[in-house]
Amino acid sequence: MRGYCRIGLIFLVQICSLSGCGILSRPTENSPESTAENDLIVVGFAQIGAESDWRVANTESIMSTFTEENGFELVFNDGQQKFENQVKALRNFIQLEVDYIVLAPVVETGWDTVFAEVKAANIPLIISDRFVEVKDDSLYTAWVGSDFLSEGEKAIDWLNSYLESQGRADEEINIVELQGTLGSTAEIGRTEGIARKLAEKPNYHLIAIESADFIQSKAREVMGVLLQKHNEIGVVIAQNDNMAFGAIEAMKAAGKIPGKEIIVISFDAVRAAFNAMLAGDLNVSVECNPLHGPRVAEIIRKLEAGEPVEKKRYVDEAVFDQENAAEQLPARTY
Ligand code: GYE
Repeated sequence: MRGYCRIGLIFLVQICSLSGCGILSRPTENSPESTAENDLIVVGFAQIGAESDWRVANTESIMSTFTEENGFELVFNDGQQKFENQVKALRNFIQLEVDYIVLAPVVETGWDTVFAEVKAANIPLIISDRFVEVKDDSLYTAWVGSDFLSEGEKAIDWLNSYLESQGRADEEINIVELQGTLGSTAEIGRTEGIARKLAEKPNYHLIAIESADFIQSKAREVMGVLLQKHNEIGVVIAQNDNMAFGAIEAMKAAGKIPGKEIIVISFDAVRAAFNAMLAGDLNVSVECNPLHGPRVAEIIRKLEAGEPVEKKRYVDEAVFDQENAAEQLPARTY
């Protein structure tokens, strides 16, 4: 936004917030910086929502990275889990003539038109967290996020070795899977990774698979119904920690013992998941790292310096279970 009239920006932002488009901006009209010309890099960030602990940690990482002290001005939009809101946010960012647009896309498809508009406006577009499926890869500059397929595979690898260690490797096991938001890369990749590994085990039976949108309260409801329908559930795989917490609540309400009678597997490895592992309720959480703020900032710094950036960057992730949870907990930052 260097050289752009900041008052104009703030005016637009305020109109947006009055009209309910969900745009928020850090500086206020009265803040001393708001009238001064400066060299801040203006970043429009279209966030998915606030559906999980992971998402909250991700927002916090973005907010604490894109500060004025670090040379940025952040225009933040909460898409409330809706694709249409995110498209609107991108169009607003174009109007605001931000320097960079960062998008955490709720779903993979449908972006071609609005991305073409961003490209026509000459604004570099960085995708973080979930991925997009577009016909033309030149519509975005870079992506940084997780390998969700590998996360799914790791979950079943863990189950295999756990059952082995319990002498239960050949037992017939009924599995229930709670999926995240359908059509999101996190859901697509984890579902596929899990499915590939399950296919290798004829004694594993996926008896139900349902979406609870990555949301704890939905998972509690869905799991409550599944527990009534199915007597012999041996394993629940929740595609994020919050859905595992919801499922655990439902199991307890139904008189089942999570972590013992029913093995509970999840993804993200947020702090609360470590507490659930220490309590014995959750067996394992496959890590998904939400701290993308510094990674996106690094991409922007490189682009500013005219340096090349990687088109796709996967972050390293581990697997945590009841064996190593206590030792790992103090070092967790989210
Ligand atoms: O696993 C879940 C969140 O896209 C990786 O979204 C993210 C997922 C994460 O709601 O908790």
